[in-house]
Amino acid sequence: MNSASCAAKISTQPFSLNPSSPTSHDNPLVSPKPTSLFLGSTRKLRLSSSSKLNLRRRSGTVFAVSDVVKQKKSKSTPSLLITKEEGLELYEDMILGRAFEDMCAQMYYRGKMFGFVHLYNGQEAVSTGFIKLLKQQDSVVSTYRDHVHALSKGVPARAVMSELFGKTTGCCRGQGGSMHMFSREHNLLGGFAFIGEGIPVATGAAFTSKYKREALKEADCDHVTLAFFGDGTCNNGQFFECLNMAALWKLPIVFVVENNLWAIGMSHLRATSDPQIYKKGPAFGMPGIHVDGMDVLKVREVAKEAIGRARRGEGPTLVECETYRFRGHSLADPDELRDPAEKAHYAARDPITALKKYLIENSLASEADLKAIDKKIDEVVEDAVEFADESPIPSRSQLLENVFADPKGFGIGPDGRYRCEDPKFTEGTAHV
Ligand SMILES: Cc1ncc(C[n+]2csc(CCOP(=O)(O)OP(=O)(O)O)c2C)c(N)n1
Ligand SMILES: [Mg+2]
Repeated sequence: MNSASCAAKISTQPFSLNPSSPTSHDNPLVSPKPTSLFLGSTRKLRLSSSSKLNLRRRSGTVFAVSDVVKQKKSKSTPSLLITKEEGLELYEDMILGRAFEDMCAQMYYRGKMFGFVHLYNGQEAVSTGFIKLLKQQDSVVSTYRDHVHALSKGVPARAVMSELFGKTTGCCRGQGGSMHMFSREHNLLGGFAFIGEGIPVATGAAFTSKYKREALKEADCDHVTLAFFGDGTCNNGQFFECLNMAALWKLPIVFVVENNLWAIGMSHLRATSDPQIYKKGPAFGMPGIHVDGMDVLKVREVAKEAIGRARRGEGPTLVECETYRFRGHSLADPDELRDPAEKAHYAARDPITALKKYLIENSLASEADLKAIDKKIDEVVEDAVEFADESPIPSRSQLLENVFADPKGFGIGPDGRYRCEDPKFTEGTAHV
């Protein structure tokens, strides 16, 4: 079966990852009680019929479900989930992400950026819903789809755009580019081009927080780390290894899966034996939860619980956000594989349109308030482009900075000597 026909088959019935009848649970983010018969036991694991039953029951009871929001609503009607200020902050952050990415597409096609550029359109509710709850000292680890995570974490649009333009004013002085956003000041610990590569880094950051608090007795160190990654990454070994360590050591981390149903042109449903990723949390002894990733308010409620748990020292959580990317995998992808009906289904659930509707219907904002934000953000993005365009390109001497391997790979010059040994090699300015 070729991928196109497979996509068509799947997309006629957009797949919901929600379990049809989720097990009820008082608080889905409360860690399951260790019910295993085998903890600390030296007994050989023999699957007698009764132990088989126990195992089955265990995975049933530790199931964490995705109706935190429903429970909250029923307990605390008729109060709204957010205040006016929070609503406007969320809206502004999502608009910034969307407008920034749309501008990136324009600049990429005008030849202002190099290499692969992966846009985040459609997924904004995840970045905003989670990152806007963080403190400055909390850390974020991203993937190659990282511009919007950086913006939500507070890295200025100028610094992100300049990085994309490869300019010295970029957050990595132009050396990282689209897939490697990093800012020490904002505790953005990197975008990573290899999938899964960021998960151990995030786990290490979370370990650092715990070590500082418990071993170095820095009592106020309650920093939390968020690790963002995609559905396609969840079949990668680093994911499983890190879930294990995080649960074992009760690390202050939230694993945030942005399940946009596709890994380049590979459907999640075709690649994964059990597509409900959140179920893998309880398998390691941590809560797993599924949330509608197109609804920023639901994401935020789940994020609050998960971040709160981590901050209180109660350990990690796995959150699966069901979302969708509105553009191709990267700007080099003509996006011909996914079925138009599937795209239309998710386009109709645009998270920004949904938030706008909620804010207006609940009198948290007027059309005019939101238009004013749109205008302000347009100016921020325009300014970022002008700033990036006018910024200087890195000097040639920057090329060998941070290169720890033998740089002889730069080749042999016409005089037969290694180019890097030519004293002029690091002089002047690089022209691309
Ligand atoms: C270790 C590794 N293997 C393969 C790739 C090639 N690759 C690039 S993106 C991608 C798909 C990732 O999909 P997903 O995790 O769902 O993230 P999304 O692009 O949907 O955000 C793959 C396999 C890679 N970058 N790194
Ligand atoms: Mg994906």
